[in-house]
Formats: sequence, C-alpha cells, structure tokens
Amino acid sequence: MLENPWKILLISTPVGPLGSGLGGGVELTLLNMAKALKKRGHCITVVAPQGSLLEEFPLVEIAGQFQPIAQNQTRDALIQLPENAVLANMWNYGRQHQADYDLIVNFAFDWLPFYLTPFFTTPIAHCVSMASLITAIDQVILAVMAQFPGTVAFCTHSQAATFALEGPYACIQGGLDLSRYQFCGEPGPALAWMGRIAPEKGLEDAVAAVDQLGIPLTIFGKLQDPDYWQDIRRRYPNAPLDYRGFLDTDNLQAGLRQCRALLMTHRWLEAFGNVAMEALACGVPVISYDRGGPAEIVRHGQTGWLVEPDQVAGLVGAIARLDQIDRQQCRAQAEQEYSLAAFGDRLAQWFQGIIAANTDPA
Ligand code: HBI
Repeated sequence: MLENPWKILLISTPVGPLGSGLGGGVELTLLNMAKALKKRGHCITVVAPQGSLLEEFPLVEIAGQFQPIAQNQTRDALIQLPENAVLANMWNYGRQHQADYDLIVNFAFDWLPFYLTPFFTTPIAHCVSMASLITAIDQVILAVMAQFPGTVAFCTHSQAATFALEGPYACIQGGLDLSRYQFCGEPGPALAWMGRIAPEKGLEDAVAAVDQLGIPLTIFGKLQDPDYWQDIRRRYPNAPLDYRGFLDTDNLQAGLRQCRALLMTHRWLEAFGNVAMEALACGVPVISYDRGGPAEIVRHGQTGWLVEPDQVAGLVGAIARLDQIDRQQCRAQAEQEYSLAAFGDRLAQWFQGIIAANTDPA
C-alpha cells in the first residue's frame, strides 16, 4: 500500500557540501533516504551547502559559512553560529518555501533547526546523526520530543540511550542502494578500514593490529585531520597501509569487496556505522568494537565479530577467527535489513505518524 505521494524537503548538514566527505555518514544517509522515498512514489527536494554534488534529485545550493563540527566541542559548549551561517541560510530557505512541502527533514546536529521547529507550520522530522555530545543540543532535542512526540528519530537504540529520553522515538537505522554493491566470495589478503580519518574513529588501533600481524590494511575515507594521520604514520612507520582517499560508492565498493574484513575501531559511541552496512552489502565481515551502533548491526559470530572496545588484542583475536564467517551471510543480512525497500518501510512508518498528527485537527 502506497501512502499518498508526499512532497518532502531534505535539509542537509551544515558542516560541508554533499560529496565532500565532511558530512560523514549523513551524506550517504540523505542520498539513500531520498532514493528509498522516491521508490515509494514521493517527491524529494534537497537543500545543501553551495558546492554540493547530488545525483538524481533537485538540489537547492545555499551559500554561507560552514558550521563548526560538534564532536570537537566540550559538553558545556555555547550555541554558536558563524557570520553568514549556511545553517541559518538553509533554514531561512526552508521557512520561505515550507508551504510547498508536506514534510521537512532535518539532518543537522545543531541547535537551530530544533529551536525553530515550533515556528514552522510544515512539520519537521529530525534525524539525529550522533550520540549525545553537547548539553545545550541535548536539551533542545528533548524539548522538541516533548512538544512534538514522534518527530525525532535516532539511528540505533544505543545512540538514543545516550540522551535522557522521556518519550517515544523512531529508530530508522539506515539503508543502501544494494544494486551498487557487488558481492565478492574470494577476497584478497587485505583488511579494510573506512571513515573520516579523525581521532574519534580510532584508526590507530586498526593500524596497530595489522602492524602486529603483517596483514595489509586498505584505508578509505576523508582525511579530515592530517596531524592525526601523520602521527599514526610516525608511530607505525612499517605498517602495510594503502590509503585510497575518499571515493564515490562505485570505486569504494570495488576496493572494499576485495577485503577479508572491515575493522571498526571507533572511540566515540558511533550512532550507526554506515560503513558496516556497506561492508555487509559486499559480503565483507565486520570486526567491530562492541560499542554503539555497529554493535546493533553486526550479528556476532555470523556476520562478524564484536570485540572488547579499545583492545587491539581483541581485534587480532577476531581476525584469526575470520574463516568462521560465511560471506554469503553478510550479504544476506544487508538484503534483509538494509535494502532501500526495508529502509523505505521504516521511513514511511515514521513519516506517516508525523504527517497524520499534523493534518488531524489538534
Ligand atoms: N557537527 N555541528 C555539527 N553539525 C552536524 O550536522 C554535524 C557535525 N559533525 C559531524 C556531522 N554532522 C556528520 O559527520 C554526521 O554524519 C555525523
């Protein structure tokens, strides 16, 4: 049953243009949300910072200064906006055009869109992209959840649990266009690591493990923190690393599918872990710290291994047990849980509730 065709405006993260890699997992989530909803017959428009690249969908590019990234701030950080903030400019566009849409979807992990919610007549669905980081943002998220129940979604339950939630919330996980990921049953010797190269992602532990084992590590992702990367290279001068850069999906999966497993070594509570989904889609087992979103994705012993967080020895032990994982099971899990159809079902259920609540007379 197809719900009525909705007109939906997706307003992206303000930390960088789509396609730059600065937006991290939200770049992939936003594109796959748009694809999943279009497959169900809905009409999607995307608003994102100037310089964004987006296939397939109408894109409104907005100028302005990028927002400072939240994960580098302290818990008591003040709310801040740079002058000519692209965040404010994107939401001003949303305000001016809201009457053309049944729903607006927010992807910014920032105070402003949550604070503006009561001032909008078109309902806003908020996708919270990270775990709790800044008290002032936690507070405005909880305020929106109280005033507009059901309009805030998290990726996973462990991410949601980092906020002192009082009410119901949607848990949307993620989804992929699986037709773009080819299964590989016969990998090469290398392991993979994927993500923004930044301290919260813990790349040094993956490097320490492969340095100890002498197994090559293929690294994919945006080089966000060059000092951090150089420090790792200095500490492990002989580690067999192959940095491939930030690739588009087609080139990323062509390299990823050849790998024996993906190592996830995140220090912070990863809200979801799109890279785990992408690995499973290629039949690549996931070895991950038992922390946050990936711990809700990996089926321990069936599609990968969950190991003691921050213990390189745990990674080494799991790598030794990779032969017990059936790569077909990894692909099967992606098809069961992370297809565009499955993601679209979760999104339609979430949005149906918001739109219905907004149309019924209060
Ligand atoms: N920081 N302030 C802020 N706002 C965001 O939307 C944001 C961020 N840091 C990281 C980020 N988004 C993305 O990398 C998400 O995919 C996590």
